[in-house]
Amino acid sequence: MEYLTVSQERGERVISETERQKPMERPIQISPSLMCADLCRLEEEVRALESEGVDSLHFDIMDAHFVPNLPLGLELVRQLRKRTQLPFDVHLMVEDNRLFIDKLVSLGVQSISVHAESALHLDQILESIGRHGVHAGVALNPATPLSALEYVLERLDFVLLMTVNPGFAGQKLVPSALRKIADCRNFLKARGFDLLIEVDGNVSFKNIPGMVAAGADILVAGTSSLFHESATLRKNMSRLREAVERGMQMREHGN
Ligand code: S6P
Ligand code: MG
Repeated sequence: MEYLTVSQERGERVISETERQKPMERPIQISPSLMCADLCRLEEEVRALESEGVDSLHFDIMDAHFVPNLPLGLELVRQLRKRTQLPFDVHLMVEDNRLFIDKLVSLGVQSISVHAESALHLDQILESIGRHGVHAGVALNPATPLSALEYVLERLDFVLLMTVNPGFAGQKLVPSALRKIADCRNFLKARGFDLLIEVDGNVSFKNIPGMVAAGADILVAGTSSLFHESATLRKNMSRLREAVERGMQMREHGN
């Protein structure tokens, strides 16, 4: 997927080949959640992820207020930005979105999602992300209805559906997760928007086929797949790709 530099204006935005493809035909992207990596040997982990061909790196930025956790910080983003060419996909779980967006844009990240539940002036916040040539997304908690997207669709490059409650890795899928992914794909289609759907939370070997079949495009891979403690990163990645393939076959056969 092509990304723009932060200095490029929204008007000059190049539509990548992936975005041009129809929702059910485009390749599935893998975005490993860095809070699930071994943070004491992070550079090594990033090199291994690069050689496994991941599509981006997912950073969970929390403030210990919107969610009760604080795993990664801006300094980590700054230092890693100099060490890899992979696109940075930042998932903000904070109360003061503006403070973080301004800093992240200047650090050179490629995507930022903000929670609809935390952004009082959601349209304005999304406009400011897009204006800097950064891909803009809205993240929805499991209980937040899709209708929260209704009047910001024009501002969006992707939707991030939380399939667990935000804050922590290693949780169980919420019961409505697959239904919401399928509903989101239909919601977007009915309105003529081919936006990417990112899914985050217990994107496990077991859950991936159903998520892909329901219409997910970007999989945030954490402790239940890529970083599963039972095997090496390489073995987990090949299991993950098999699960994606099963999901694509289910899509084709309409289940
Ligand atoms: C959680 C965060 C996520 C997790 C990821 C963990 O609030 O947004 O990105 O890191 O969901 O994955 P798993 O497989 O441990 O649930
Ligand atoms: Mg996340």
